[in-house]
Amino acid sequence: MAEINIKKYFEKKAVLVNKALDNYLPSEKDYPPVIHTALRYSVLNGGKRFRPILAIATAEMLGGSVKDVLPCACAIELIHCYSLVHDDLPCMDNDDFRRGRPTTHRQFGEPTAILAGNALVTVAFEIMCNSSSKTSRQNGRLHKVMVEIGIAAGMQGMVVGQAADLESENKNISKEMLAYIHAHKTGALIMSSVRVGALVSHATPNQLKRLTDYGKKLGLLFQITDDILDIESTQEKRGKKIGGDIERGKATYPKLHGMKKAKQLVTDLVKGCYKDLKPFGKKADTLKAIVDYIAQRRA
Ligand code: GRG
Repeated sequence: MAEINIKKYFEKKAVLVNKALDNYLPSEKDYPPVIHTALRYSVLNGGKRFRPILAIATAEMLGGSVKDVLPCACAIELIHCYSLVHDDLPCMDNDDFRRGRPTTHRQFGEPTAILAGNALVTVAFEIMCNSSSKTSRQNGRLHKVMVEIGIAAGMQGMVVGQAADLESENKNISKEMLAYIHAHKTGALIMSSVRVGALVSHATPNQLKRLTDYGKKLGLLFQITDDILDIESTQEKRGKKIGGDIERGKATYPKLHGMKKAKQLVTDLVKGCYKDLKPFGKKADTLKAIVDYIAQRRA
């Protein structure tokens, strides 16, 4: 196990990310106030900031600067927030609570929640475009990062994963289909967070390959622990309803593989992540601690 106070690390980096998000988002006083208020409500509400922190930790490991990765890390978080706002809508998962308070459509109505989700995606790409420095333009780094995020959020990632997930509700799906859904719906953006940290920090092709493998496993680990927590945690700890997967007839790892096998997979994925990080030596201690943090999380 990595000897890093990962809770403290997350707390410290979350302050940085929250401050940047606060600065990036338009003021609630802008016209018309309701959409601006809804946007800020959907973002500045106590998320763990797992994805941006993952991008930052990867960049730091490779000697990159937080300043360079922060705009892209925040863009990833905004896209994640959009996915939650839309996923909570009555036409999707129909959830009333998110991050411990009413979901955006519950607070502002469906039309505003849809618009807020749309705006979060466009603002994310606007932030990345505006972050372009002369050097990043010259070496095409920012272009690569933006393509990476577009792919992960869209038709090779989150959107197709969500579509397959909706399509599979109340059906007996195969373990392969479940793996497809998890890898695309949740895994793609997590893997991309690692890759974005690496791309911004000039990773070599070999390093990028290792980190891509790590990110892929971490994404699956995140989703399997999410499936387990949907059964074993509490609404108080998670800030949202528990048992929603079963209620909606969703296939999950505990449902298809059994709880014992699901927990065994968590252990195997932790070992796999550690193996991927081996060539980075001690520099990878934070990324290793993040693996432990996800495997052991209770919320
Ligand atoms: C609407 C295109 C579209 C996609 C939605 C991500 C997603 C796809 C739906 C969310 C459904 C869900 C709860 C999946 C489980 C994994 C997950 C994304 C959990 C929430 O992420 P956390 O735990 O949340 O990082 P916080 O609130 O800490 O940011």
